[in-house]
Amino acid sequence: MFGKQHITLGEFIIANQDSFQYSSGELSRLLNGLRLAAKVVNHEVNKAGLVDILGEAGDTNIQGEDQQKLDVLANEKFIQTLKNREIVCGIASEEEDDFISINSLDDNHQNKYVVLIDPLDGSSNIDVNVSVGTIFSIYRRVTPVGAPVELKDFLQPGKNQIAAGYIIYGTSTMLVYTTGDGVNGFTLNPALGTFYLSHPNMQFPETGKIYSVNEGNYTHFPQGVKNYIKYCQQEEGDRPYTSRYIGSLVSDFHRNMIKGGIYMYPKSSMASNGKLRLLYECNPMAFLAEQANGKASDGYKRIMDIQPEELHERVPFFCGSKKMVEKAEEFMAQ
Ligand code: P6P
Repeated sequence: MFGKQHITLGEFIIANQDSFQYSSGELSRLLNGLRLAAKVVNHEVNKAGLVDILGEAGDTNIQGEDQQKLDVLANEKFIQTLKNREIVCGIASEEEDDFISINSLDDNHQNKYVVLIDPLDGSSNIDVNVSVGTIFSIYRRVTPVGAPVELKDFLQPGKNQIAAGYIIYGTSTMLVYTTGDGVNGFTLNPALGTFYLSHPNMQFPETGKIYSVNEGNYTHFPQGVKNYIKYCQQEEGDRPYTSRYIGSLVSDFHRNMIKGGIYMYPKSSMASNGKLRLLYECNPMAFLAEQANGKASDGYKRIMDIQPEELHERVPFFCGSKKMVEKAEEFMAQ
C-alpha cells in the first residue's frame, strides 16, 4: 500500500514560513538555496571515488588542517549558491580565513541574514567511505542593512541564531534543521532529487546508553572527563554504556539524537580549548540539540550563551541527551 505522501522540504518551508516571526520569504529563499547546494555536494560526495576529487588538495586551511579536494569543492559550491541567489549579506566559512561580504549589485546589502558554514565536516573520512556532513548556522545581521557586513555580524552568541541545521551524506542523505520551532529531518530521494519529510519533530531521548568520545586522548583529558568515562564503563544499573565514535560530528550527533547518547570533545593537555569550532560546529549543533529537548555545554556553561571573541575560536563540547550531559557536568564540577 502507498503510505501517505510525505511533504517535500520545499512545501514544508512554505507551509511554515508564516509561523516564522521574521517571515519575509527571505529565509525561505535562503533555506532553498542551501537545499540546492546540498544536492550538488551530495552528487559530488557520492561519486568521490570515481573522479579525481579524493585525497588532499595540497593546501591547508586556517585551522592548519590539510584541505581535502571535496572540502574545497563543497566550500565553493555553498558560497557560490548563496552568492548567486543574493539571499545573504555575508558568509563565514570554516574553510575561509575571513568572512565574505556579499555586495549585492542591485540592492546593495539589503539582505539581512548572514550564514556561517562548515562545508564538509569530517572530510578526512571521505577517502575511507565514512559519512560526512555540512553544518550551517543563520543569524540576522546586527549592523545596519544597506552597508557591508562587519565582524560583529558573525561574532554573535549562539542564542541569537534564527536557524541552524546539517546535511548528513550517509547511507542516505538527510537535511535536518530548525528555525526555533523544533527539529525536522528530510531524506533525499536521489531518483527524484527531492527531500521528503521523513523524521518530523526529532527529539533526543531524555537519557541514553551511548557515549561518543575519542578515547585515544584519554590520558590527556581533565580528571572530570576521565571519571565520567569510567562511570560510563562501570557495571551498574543500565551501565556499561556502548562506546560509538565515528569521527564525524554530524554522524555521531545524528545517531545520538535518534537513539539517545552524548558526544564529547573535551579540552585536553594537547588542545586547551578542544578541537571543535564554536561558530561553525558547536553553536548550530547546540541550537538543534536544545530544540530537540537535548543539551549542549562546554562542560560548565551553556554553549549558546558564550560570547565569541574571534571567528575560528574553539570550545570544549558536551552535547546530547539532557540527563547524560548533566551527569558529565557533575563530574566536571568535582
Ligand atoms: P578527532 C572532524 O574533523 C571533527 O571536526 C568532527 O566532525 C569529529 O567529531 C572530530 O573532528 C574528530 O576529531 O580528533 O577525534 O579525530
